[in-house]
Amino acid sequence: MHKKFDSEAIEKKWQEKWRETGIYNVGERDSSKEKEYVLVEWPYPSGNLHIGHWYAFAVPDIYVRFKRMLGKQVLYPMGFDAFGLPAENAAIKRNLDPKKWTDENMAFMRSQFERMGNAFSWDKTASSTDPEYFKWTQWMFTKFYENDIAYRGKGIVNWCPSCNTVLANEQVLADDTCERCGSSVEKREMDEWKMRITKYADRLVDDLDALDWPEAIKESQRNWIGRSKGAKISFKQSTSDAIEVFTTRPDTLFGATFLVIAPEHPLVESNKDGIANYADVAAYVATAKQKDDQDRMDATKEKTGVELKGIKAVNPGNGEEIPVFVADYVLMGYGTGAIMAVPAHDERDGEFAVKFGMQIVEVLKGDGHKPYVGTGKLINSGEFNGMDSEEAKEAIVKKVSGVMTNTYRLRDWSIGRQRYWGVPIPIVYDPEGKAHTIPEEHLPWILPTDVDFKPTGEPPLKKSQELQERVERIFGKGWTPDYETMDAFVDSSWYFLRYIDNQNEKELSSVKAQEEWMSIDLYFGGAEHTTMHLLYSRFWQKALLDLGLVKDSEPYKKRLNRGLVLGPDGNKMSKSKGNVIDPDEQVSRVGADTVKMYLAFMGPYGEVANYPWDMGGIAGLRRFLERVNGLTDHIKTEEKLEVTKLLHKTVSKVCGDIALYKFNTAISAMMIFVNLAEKEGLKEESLKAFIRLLAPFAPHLCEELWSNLGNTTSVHNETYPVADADLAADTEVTIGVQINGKSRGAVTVSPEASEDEVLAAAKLEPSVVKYLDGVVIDKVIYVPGRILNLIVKP
Ligand code: ANZ
Repeated sequence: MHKKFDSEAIEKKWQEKWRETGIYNVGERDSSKEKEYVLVEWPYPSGNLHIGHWYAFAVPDIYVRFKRMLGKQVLYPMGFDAFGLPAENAAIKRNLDPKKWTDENMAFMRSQFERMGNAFSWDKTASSTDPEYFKWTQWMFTKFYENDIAYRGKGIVNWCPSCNTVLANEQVLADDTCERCGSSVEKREMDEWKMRITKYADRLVDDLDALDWPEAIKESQRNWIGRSKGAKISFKQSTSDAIEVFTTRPDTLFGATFLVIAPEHPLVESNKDGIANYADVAAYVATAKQKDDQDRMDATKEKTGVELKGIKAVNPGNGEEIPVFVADYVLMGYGTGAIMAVPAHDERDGEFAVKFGMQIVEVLKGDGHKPYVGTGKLINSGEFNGMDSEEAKEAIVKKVSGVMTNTYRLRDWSIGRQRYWGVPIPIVYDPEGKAHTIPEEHLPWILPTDVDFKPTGEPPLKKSQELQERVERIFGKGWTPDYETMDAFVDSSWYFLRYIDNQNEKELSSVKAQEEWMSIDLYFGGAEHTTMHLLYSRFWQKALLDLGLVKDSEPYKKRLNRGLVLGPDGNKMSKSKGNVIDPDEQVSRVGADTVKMYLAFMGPYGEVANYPWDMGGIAGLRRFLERVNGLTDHIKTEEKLEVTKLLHKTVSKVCGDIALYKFNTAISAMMIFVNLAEKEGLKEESLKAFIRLLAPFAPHLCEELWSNLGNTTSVHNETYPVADADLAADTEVTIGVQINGKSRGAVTVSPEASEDEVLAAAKLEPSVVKYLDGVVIDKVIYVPGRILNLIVKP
């Protein structure tokens, strides 16, 4: 029976002690040490930590503590992304003050974080709802506005007709319904606040190359930005201005037998009088505008469209007159919102041409597949016949005075929200309706509290008398405020800059603090942020760089996306499935160290895999820590060489594994060591080394054991053990022996053994020998240190 392991008492005792001494506060930058800035995405204060939070924050803490013990000055900050819709919903539903609700949640979650026992640098915390924080969010917005990075322009928004409000994309469910009330979401064209992220598209793509990020994450960002090389070509048109198309295949110009414009294309309105069938066109446009882009691009849907009767365009390649259609498979937000249709070489154009009886002209020979989308020698292309299609691209663009250009899938980032619980847009309008930024002396521009949250279609801020009075008092009679607030992704685009200088009253983050701490050495986070937060914040950093406010062009040197913890039934945890594991309940049952180690043991971290929760597994980790707790009973004055050697091997393995985020195999190695130490006993000195080795994984228990061994200082301020290379080296290796490719046994030899020595050992191995009877060894294949394969014949 082991010594009692009272994890609850141990954890409570050390958490209090750590709080009192502030041991994990990072303090001033200590230039005698190397810095390491480890970041994890800050949570939304929903009011309760779930197991996903534990997986996100407790497992990286192993890495953080390991680096601390290697002598680095590690910054591991935590804060709250505290603006957002749930607080406003709680306010509507329960008649609460969103601020009070949020503040209470943050306080409670801080206490839950304390029970996790992480080495957080709480002296560097920040919260997006703190006026001292959002003052700077607003200040940057005003700078962006003055530099034409932030602007107000027309955009298509999601509108819930029953809640009477604009919804964020994240609030629209996959079937285009409102997450709050289930009604069908409509598209509406409205003025909205946006960030000119598209201006940064090239830099956002090109700068990815130098980042030490998993290739899959970089590739997702590249695809999201969707840079496409092509050309813009103008087609003269009978009634008014030319139609400019974007094409990636200008080489196929001679095969363009009609044009297609998007339903939202301005030509529809500007040519109202020239379009003979305007009523039909207008009806088509109205239905098309209600479909979302996903639907419109769906290749399996039958093509629809209407010809613009009375309008003809001219193909600038061959001078032929061609018809113009409006069709919803062409999107307004991409390229120029107009295409030249080449039915012989483009799938969608081909389908459309067949349905509407359009001419199909081949300009490339092809391989028999229709449409042929490859390259080759041009035909039916006048003076370009016989030319290679790649070469023809530029030649044709030149002949028709087009321009080679890039186009992008990325759109400008919509940041304005007609809701309450967010950062107010720091803009006021003069009596003529002209926008002005709110000067710095009036920032933070705080949220008014005299508002009714019930959604009516008007932004809640519009109902505040206080806000209107404030504006008139400061700016004059007839001035009005902007009524929108910023999306929470704005708040999280720069939080890492505030952490490092969170007390600064004069700047958002000083250059000195940035020189000391930036850039971020390692950023752990969720895969869902790949093309949102990670892209927005990279853009934000570049925009700040252009204004001279930061020193790096990229914030994150290294990024890792983690996987998901599933319920015991293998499904995503959800209240409706009844498969939610409550971390507080688990901590009360087995202790924080066990929960943390169990999560780390599930599989390699930093790979996007899913792991189901296993009650048996967590019990196994608890038993392991109970045995560690009992190791003091196995202390001896002398220990076997075998124990010393395994200790050094374990140290070497654990260090290597942590550096690769394979906390799971590091734990297995420590389990093997504990088995031997229990059986054979170990010296106090070895136990001390083992406690230091385990400390990042089980910080509370190791602190207790360290103190029980008579130490008066914290184990977390000790150095990490270092393996003696000689002691850690393998003295024996096991080599598999195969005969004609079949596994027949194994031999144990020294790692330096030669082929002859291994062969000699194999000939003495009984399980092998019986297969060598009466045969001749024809060939010996030896893979050093691993396999010996003997090819034999009768
Ligand atoms: C003529 C052509 C001939 C095209 C051909 C393709 C093949 P990516 O690669 O995705 O950038 N396109 C251009 N703008 C569009 C829009 N707003 N909505 C829908 N489709 C649009 O695709 C570029 C190609 O998609 C362009 O090249 C254009 O069709 C179409 F044999 O032009 B192509």
